[in-house]
Formats: sequence, structure tokens, C-alpha cells
Amino acid sequence: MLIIGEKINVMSKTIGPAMKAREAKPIQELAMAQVSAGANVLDVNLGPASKGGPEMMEWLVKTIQEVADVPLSLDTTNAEAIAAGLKAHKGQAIINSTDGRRERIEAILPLAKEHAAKVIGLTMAEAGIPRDANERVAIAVDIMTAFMEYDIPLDRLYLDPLILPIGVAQNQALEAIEAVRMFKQLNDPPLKTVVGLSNVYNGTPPPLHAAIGSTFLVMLMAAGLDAAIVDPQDRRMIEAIKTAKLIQNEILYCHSYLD
Ligand code: THG
Repeated sequence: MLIIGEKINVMSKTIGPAMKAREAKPIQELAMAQVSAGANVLDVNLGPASKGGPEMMEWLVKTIQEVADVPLSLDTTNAEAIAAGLKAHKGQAIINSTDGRRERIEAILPLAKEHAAKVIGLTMAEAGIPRDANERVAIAVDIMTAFMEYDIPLDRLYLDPLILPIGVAQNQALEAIEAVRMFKQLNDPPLKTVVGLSNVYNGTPPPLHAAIGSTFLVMLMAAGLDAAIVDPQDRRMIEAIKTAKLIQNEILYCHSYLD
């Protein structure tokens, strides 16, 4: 399971202002803290980044990779900001994300090809938020077909079923789990899958976040989940991931875990 740290986010009350002021220290500290907590990749979330997105992404990529030797997940709907981030990035980046819309695919896949980047494919399209697992799979097939059209290896694709808040769309949690199970069956070898976990507990009381998040994550892992965008500084989330890996017989040295 690939752990993608979610905390570098322009919407964050603590780190957002530092991003806008180009204040490196708090961002570098948060990057290092997430990596030492267990993150393998760091998400860099600029949101729509309509103003000054490319400059901000370029600066963030350089600033973070100065102190954290991990790949970054470039998270914005601004394709120019993605392009600027890819240029500055050392190693193989993750583009977060394309979706099933043709204009988005045409903006993102040429960048993925040019930079040999990985890509998250959000199973969302013109019709908006998918209603069930079948709608998610139909969009996944469109994204997969586009990868073949652009001649990009399918092992660079991570399909994301789009997690919705449990308090708003309770029936969608099981649909997302079923979608992960079905995504894995679309290709041999199986396609990889990812979720933005915290969407599920958005809007619920904070004391419930760890219980909802970690339980849902373990259920997704049982369906074959390969990666998750999570808060790695929440120890209960990392514990759940490690314990699920232990039970799935993915951790080699059981004794070191039990110590
Ligand atoms: N799929 C993909 N990418 C995604 C998501 C997804 N990127 C964005 C989001 N969903 C996942 N990332 C976050 C990052 C932060 C928070 C939630 C999801 C978050 N932050 C705290 C808050 O808002 O309370 C802290 C903010 C603050 O410090 O003020 O919740 O689904 N592919």
C-alpha cells in the first residue's frame, strides 16, 4: 500500500498562507514530518490554482524535494501548473489527476507521456458524480482506453472511485469498495487503485474521523486498494494500514511488527 500524505494543501489554515507567501520552512517541516510518519509520496494540492498556479507549483516542487526525497503527487485542475511541476520534479511524479472528460484527457495524457509520469484517473465525467460502481467502471474503461490510444503503459494508471462524504451519501461507500474490486478485474495484470480517504469523514465530528477512516480503509484494502491519500500523522490510520498488511501477509517480518 502506497501512503500518499495529504497535508500540503492550499486550503489548509496553517500551511495555505505559507504557500502563498513562499515561506519555505513550515512547508519543508510538514513534508519531512509526513515522510517520517510513513508517507511514501506527498500530495501537493493547489486546488483550481487559477492565479499564479504554475509559479506556485514549480516553487513547491523544488522547495519540498530539497528536503524530502520522495515523489510528489501534483494535485490541481490547472494543467499549466501540472506542466510546470513536472518540469521541476526529480524522479517519477504522479499527476493528480485526469478524469473521464475528453478535454481533460487531452490536456493531461500528453504531459504524462512526455514526462513518463504516473496518473490518477478520477472516475468522474460530464454527467458529474457517479451514482454507483457500474458508472465508475464505465468511466474507468474510457480512461483506460485513452491510455492505450496515447500509448502509455497501463501500470502508470491509478484509478480513483471518488470517495464521497458518508454523511451526505451513505450508500456510496459500498459502491466505491465494489468499484475498486471491479477496477482490479479490468486488466491482467490488474490496474492499480487509489482513494482520497478523508473525503469519507468530511463533515463528521473529528472524534469519529479515525474510526470511520481506518475502518473504511481496511475494507478498501480487502477489495484490493493499492494506494491512499491520507493524513500520515494520524497514528491510528498508519496502524490500521500496517495491521491490514500484516493480516494480508504483506509484511515480511511479523516479529518486528509485534515488537
Ligand atoms: N482523490 C484524489 N485527490 C484528492 C482527493 C481525492 N485530493 C484532494 C482530496 N481528495 C484529498 N486531500 C485532502 C487534503 C486535506 C484534507 C482533506 C483531503 C483536509 N484537511 C484538513 C481540513 O480541511 O480540515 C486540514 C485543513 C486545515 O489544516 O485547515 O481535510 O478524493 N485523487
